[in-house]
Amino acid sequence: MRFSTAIVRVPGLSYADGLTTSAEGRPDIGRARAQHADYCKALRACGVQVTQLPADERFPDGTFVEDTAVIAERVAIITRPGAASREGEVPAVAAALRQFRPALEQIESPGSVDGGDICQAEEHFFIGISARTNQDGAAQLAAILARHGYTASLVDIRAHRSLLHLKSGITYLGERRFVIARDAPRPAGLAPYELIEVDTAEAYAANGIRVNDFVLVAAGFPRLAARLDELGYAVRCLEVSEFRKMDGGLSCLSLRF
Ligand code: CIR
Repeated sequence: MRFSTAIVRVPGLSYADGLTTSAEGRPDIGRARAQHADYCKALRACGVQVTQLPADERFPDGTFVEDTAVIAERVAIITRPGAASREGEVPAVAAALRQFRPALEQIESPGSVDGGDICQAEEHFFIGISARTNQDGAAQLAAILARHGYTASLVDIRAHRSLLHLKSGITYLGERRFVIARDAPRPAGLAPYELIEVDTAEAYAANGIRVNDFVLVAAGFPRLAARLDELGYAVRCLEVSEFRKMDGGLSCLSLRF
């Protein structure tokens, strides 16, 4: 799938007050903003036009826009994020998205879905059931996707405490290949795909993004970068230390379509 557009949101001054389980320390907002600017620059270099939303200080996790929507070629869905503190992030993203995709579908209460749990591989969606995405939300999402001709299957990641979201441990690269952390759950239905396994020491790097002719991966994980390079991918490594401190990664920082 080729992307022409991305929506991002600049980290606000309240960024460090967001949700996290990480023991990596408090993020530095200046550094986070610099890393965010580099991320936007990398997206542009991949051929994507970047729409940048202003920060809203009421929502410290607002920079992780991926969780607020699921966007495919034939349908765009506004989610209902699983953390109560994040629900208010949705209207601004929905308004921006409507400029591009006027007909938005929506996940309704009591369902909850975080976009980080949704991994699209061509016409199929793997939907993680997590502390954020519940069964009801997953069922609503699968039904919406089915109406638009996509298939979906559920992957329960609740026993995998180190994974906030399904995509914290898995990335669809295209070409029927996944990058997957060695300790991440193996969803049913992976048999037709080639798996590029990431060893435990580099597990964080399993969250990356394929953007057109490039694969963006977190800096500091040389074995995965070398393997992707060997496979012929154009790899760009980006520093995301300040997002890791808040349990975020490369995919969380944008909605791509
Ligand atoms: C949260 O806990 O909701 C944020 N601090 C991190 C969200 C990361 N999003 C993602 O992986 N899609």
